[in-house]
Amino acid sequence: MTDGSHGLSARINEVREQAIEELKSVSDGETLRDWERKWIGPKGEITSMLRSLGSLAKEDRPAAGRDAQALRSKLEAAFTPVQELIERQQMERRLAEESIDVTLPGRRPDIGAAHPISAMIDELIEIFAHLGFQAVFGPEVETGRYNFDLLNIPADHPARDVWDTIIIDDPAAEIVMRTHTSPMQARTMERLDPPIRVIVPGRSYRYEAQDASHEWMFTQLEGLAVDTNITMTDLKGVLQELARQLFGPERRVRLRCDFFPFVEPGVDFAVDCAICNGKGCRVCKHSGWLEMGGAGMVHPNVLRGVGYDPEKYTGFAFGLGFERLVMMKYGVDDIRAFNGNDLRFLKKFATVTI
Ligand code: FA5
Repeated sequence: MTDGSHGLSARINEVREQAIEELKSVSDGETLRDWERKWIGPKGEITSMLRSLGSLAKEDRPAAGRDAQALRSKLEAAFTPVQELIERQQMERRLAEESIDVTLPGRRPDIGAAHPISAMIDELIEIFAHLGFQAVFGPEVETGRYNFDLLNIPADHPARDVWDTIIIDDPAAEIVMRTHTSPMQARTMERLDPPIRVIVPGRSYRYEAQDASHEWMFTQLEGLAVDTNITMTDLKGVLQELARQLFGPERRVRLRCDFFPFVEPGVDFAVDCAICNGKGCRVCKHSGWLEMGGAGMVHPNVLRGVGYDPEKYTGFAFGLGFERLVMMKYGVDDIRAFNGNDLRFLKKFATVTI
């Protein structure tokens, strides 16, 4: 054994004692990590000891290497239980700090609900499905041809006026936001052959001043039936059934003469007020009737425009405003509430089943 190897074995003893001594005073994760780094880490004492083996005489190297490795194993064996103890203590401390009361009731997640207008669309699609009507949807950006011309609306009709219609392109091109759902009458008849029974729920747009019963964007429901032998009686029967399904079996429907260029004869239709039973109250403005929309027999010019023979086919059409329908049904007194984004208003409808 050479002097160099004597020096190393003394160093090994020294390291063992010092490291074990220091380990005894380790009490938390941070000092344990410092200890690990200092003694057994990749840049620690044992590693530098092993590196220094090269300076020993060749015959001394194997024994000194074994001793150094044995020391590393010993220190690692001493380190592991201390590490486990500290980790357990840390875990217990965390559990004590973060304790939760599992008996507390859970927090209910905020679940959205259908908007009252969407819920009403679904309700009406269901009602009309039972009457044999299919729901179809059409473009909200229309051409003057479908929004006006094919509906027998002449060039000087006030609805074509720039003040009523929102024109979104060069006025000459007549690209408009549809002012009603009626353009789908011609679009549907062009695509299908009679018998036709469709409803068209959808948005409509008008350049109008807003007040409690007028919006610039609102929702309509169009109805169209074309067949041989369709009469005004069929129209009244369908509207009557709609009123009863929506407002109860006692309801009656009133048709009065009105003018729309695309129907002849044309009517407005109203339902007797469900709140006062037709006697007159604040909701029906003491008239006993609530206006629902316009209707009538499809004008022969409209049938001709899509290539139908008016001698062979007849039809009825109606259009009603959704917002006012929902207002009547649930007693809402300002149409602007529907698009006002006020959750207090919308949440009132969260339980409405559809
Ligand atoms: C029409 O729009 C016709 N297309 C209805 C029709 C269809 C008649 C088929 C005959 C045959 P009117 O402009 O009256 O008609 O509108 C119908 C309904 O839409 C009104 O009764 C009303 O409930 C609703 N409405 C109209 N303008 C507005 C508005 N600015 N805000 C809210 N609702 C409106």
